[in-house]
Amino acid sequence: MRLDVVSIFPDYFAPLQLSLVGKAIDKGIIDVAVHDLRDWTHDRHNTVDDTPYGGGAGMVMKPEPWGEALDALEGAAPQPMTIVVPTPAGRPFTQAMAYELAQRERLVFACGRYEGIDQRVIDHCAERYELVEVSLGDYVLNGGEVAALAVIEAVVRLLPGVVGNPASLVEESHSPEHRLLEYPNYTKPPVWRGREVPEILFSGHHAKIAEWRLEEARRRTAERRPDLLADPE
Ligand code: 6GU
Repeated sequence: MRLDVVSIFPDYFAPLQLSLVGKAIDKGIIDVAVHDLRDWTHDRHNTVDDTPYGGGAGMVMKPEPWGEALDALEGAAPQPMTIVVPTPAGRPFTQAMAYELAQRERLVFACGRYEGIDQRVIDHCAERYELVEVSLGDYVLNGGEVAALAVIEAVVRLLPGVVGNPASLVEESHSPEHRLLEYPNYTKPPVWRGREVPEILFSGHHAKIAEWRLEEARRRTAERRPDLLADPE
């Protein structure tokens, strides 16, 4: 999979070299290029934003640098582009979306400031490419960078060869097979600061352990995310 990121803060993406995503780069599973939007400006101050038509607080990202950036990226590689625009006004990003995006050949992350990118860029791209606006949740970040990192990590770990044991993808919270929060986990020592590991986990009775874990997962989900139990989606 090829990943391109366009941002006015390319340094935000240094952590992509770390951990599982960094290993996926080393293994050649993904190819990542981070671009500075200001490379597609032509004025002395490398201007990327301007005041909003209609008035109001904040600044809006100008369409011209985005148009040039996306044209250049389109020409730089042959794969069809799926544009991902992180914005608090987007559709809620879910594990199902992560699985969907993991099937694409090329993702291009367009990171804007939270007041957003001129809508004509979005409309132009939606006509030319597959485009999805995603939100991480009901809170506001300063820009799309941190959200793009989260989406990249969620997608890349689903690619074959990235996560060592693919079975761990099946049991985890929000996997499509198992729409419950994960059960609690324990490791050695058997007693830590007076706290014991639940007895059932030493029993060696795999069916009973599975039943206990499912019950714990349901209990947690009912307490923290009752919406997941109610919602058939
Ligand atoms: Cl995707 N972007 C921004 N700027 N803020 C957010 C977000 C995204 N998701 C939640 N808050």
